[in-house]
Amino acid sequence: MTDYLLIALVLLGVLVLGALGLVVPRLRRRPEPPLPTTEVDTRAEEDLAGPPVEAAESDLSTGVLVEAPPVVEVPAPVLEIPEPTAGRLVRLRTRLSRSQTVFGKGLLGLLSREHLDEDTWEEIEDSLITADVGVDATREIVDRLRERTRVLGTRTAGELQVLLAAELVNALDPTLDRSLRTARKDGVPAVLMVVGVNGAGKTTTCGKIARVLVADGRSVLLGAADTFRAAAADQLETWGSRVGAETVRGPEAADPASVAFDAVRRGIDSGVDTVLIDTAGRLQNKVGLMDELGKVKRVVEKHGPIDETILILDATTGQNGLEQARVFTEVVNVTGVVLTKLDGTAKGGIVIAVQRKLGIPVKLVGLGEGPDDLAPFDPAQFVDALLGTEPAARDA
Ligand SMILES: Nc1nc2c(ncn2[C@@H]2O[C@H](COP(=O)(O)OP(=O)(O)OP(=O)(O)O)[C@@H](O)[C@H]2O)c(=O)[nH]1
Ligand SMILES: [Mg+2]
Repeated sequence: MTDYLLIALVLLGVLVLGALGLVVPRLRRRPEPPLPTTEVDTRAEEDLAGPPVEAAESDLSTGVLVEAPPVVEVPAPVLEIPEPTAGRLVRLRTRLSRSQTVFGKGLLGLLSREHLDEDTWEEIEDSLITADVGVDATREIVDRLRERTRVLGTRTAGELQVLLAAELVNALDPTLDRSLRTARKDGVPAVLMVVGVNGAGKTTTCGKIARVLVADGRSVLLGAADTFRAAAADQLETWGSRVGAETVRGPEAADPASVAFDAVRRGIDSGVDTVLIDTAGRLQNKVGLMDELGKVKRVVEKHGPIDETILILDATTGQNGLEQARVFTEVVNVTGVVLTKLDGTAKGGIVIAVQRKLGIPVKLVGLGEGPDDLAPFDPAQFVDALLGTEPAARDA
């Protein structure tokens, strides 16, 4: 009996312990109520930490490798550094002499003749006229050369060559001021306007001048007042963006005067040194278009006077260019001429004719399509290139 009692007690003890073993762990496992702040904190951390790790694992589990998106590096705009302007005419001398050698060699050949008779002097005249020097200027040059030869009793070809070079330089009036007014004054930018007939090289020259100015440490703004074609503004903008110059443009067929006005205002607001305004090509005999050009000038000058009005003349058009030039100077006050495409003509003498007819200095010359193929015009260097002579020969 005691045995049964003992067994019953043991069983009871086992039952009690078993019941306790089931209940206590349950009580321990009961989750504690989450603190509201914890939830917020966790979410914030998740946001900061990016996607949860499990997401990446599940991607891997599909067997498809998900690569991180490639880092696209936005290239910083590469601005070009234009060539320095000093010595450009000397560097581009070969461009000029390539097309001028016939002229230079022909003239020097004539001067080397044993006897400088009437026929020879006439041939010298002819070759100057053929090179577009112009009849009046040629007569003057040859008369002075004959006179000096007579007075000095000069005979050798070398001496004659030096005298001819001196007369050509003299005909180019080396005393003229050929500097471009491009510096700010009275707290406002200098304003330059570029004019000329179709295809003369206006836009290209605007771009080249912008490069020269940037190379000299100036800030430049371009105004695309050629609103006939959208491509004209694009062409100018391309030149500008290469050297970091802003271009102001209007909608296609906008009033060119208003675009030019806006460009100058923007230039004043942004504090640039120089505003360059490119205009549409126009034939000098189209009255309406010439009136439009006059209007562009008047409207721009509401901001203040234009500092330079540059006439772009294509050297290959020869004497025709003189008539164009005359009409343009009547409509806008041309202050300087840029003679383009001198690399493509054997008629470099047009420089003399242009200056003589207009009384306006040739300030720059274009010697190629390259971005830095624009040089300040220097009469002595030009004549040396024209005759194919070394500077030393003239200076001797
Ligand atoms: N060889 C040579 N080509 C030049 C020179 N200057 C300009 N050109 C070329 O002449 C062509 C016409 O140049 P543009 O600057 O577009 O002429 P544009 O006067 O603005 O023409 P429009 O706006 O249509 O009236 C282009 O092919 C230029 O590259 C130069 O000095 N030498
Ligand atoms: Mg143009």
